[in-house]
Amino acid sequence: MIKKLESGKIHMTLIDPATSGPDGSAIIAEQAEKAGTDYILIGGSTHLSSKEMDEATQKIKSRCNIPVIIFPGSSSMFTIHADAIFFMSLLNSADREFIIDHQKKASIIVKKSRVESIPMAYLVFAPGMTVGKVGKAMLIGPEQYTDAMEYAVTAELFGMRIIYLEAGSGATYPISMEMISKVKGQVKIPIIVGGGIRSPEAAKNAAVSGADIIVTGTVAEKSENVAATLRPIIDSIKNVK
Ligand code: 1GP
Repeated sequence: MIKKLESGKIHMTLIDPATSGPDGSAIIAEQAEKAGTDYILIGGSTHLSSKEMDEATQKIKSRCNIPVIIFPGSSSMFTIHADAIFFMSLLNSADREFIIDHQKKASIIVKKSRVESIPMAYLVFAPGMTVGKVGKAMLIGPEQYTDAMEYAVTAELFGMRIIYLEAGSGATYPISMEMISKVKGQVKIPIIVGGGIRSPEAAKNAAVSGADIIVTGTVAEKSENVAATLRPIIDSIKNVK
């Protein structure tokens, strides 16, 4: 992924099997790959068992060839069929469960598996949506630049490899360009931005501001023609240097 970033911005398609079901997830993944997405993220904040994760991931893998990364909402959301997992900590949660306890519970299983673990800081911004509530996030507001920058630098000092700036799936507004560029200015590690990105313009704004990776989820889940919906969004970030 780091190598891939040297040649340009990355697009990831988030698929939540709790919303789309295993077969629906596989169809979205196939269409997203056709549209040029680079990775599939599987997961979300609704709890899924490892059996459900196994089934959805296997179905996705049978229909597309790009890597599948687990985006877990709890310790059970792991499957050996994925290529990698964002081993993530919700740094601005008020509940230690989302900062360290789920991770501790899953740690040995993840380490013993062949699934690559990518240490990631996860920061949830307003409006936060479901993940803000479920993860008991102390939401970072639109003007709280210093807090965001401090969290980001903390993540880098901890040795985390990537930082995810999240507005929440289905957010009414995405994270502002100013917020992204301020955070980006503080760290060398890649920044992922997601939540509320539904148009090529919004995706491009995030990329221009310094997002290295753009995630979209809802826009594909709600689309009748996933490839046609995603293609202009993906194209809009691929030309940004
Ligand atoms: C949520 O950032 C992702 O975790 C994607 O958000 O569903 O709003 O695209 P959307």
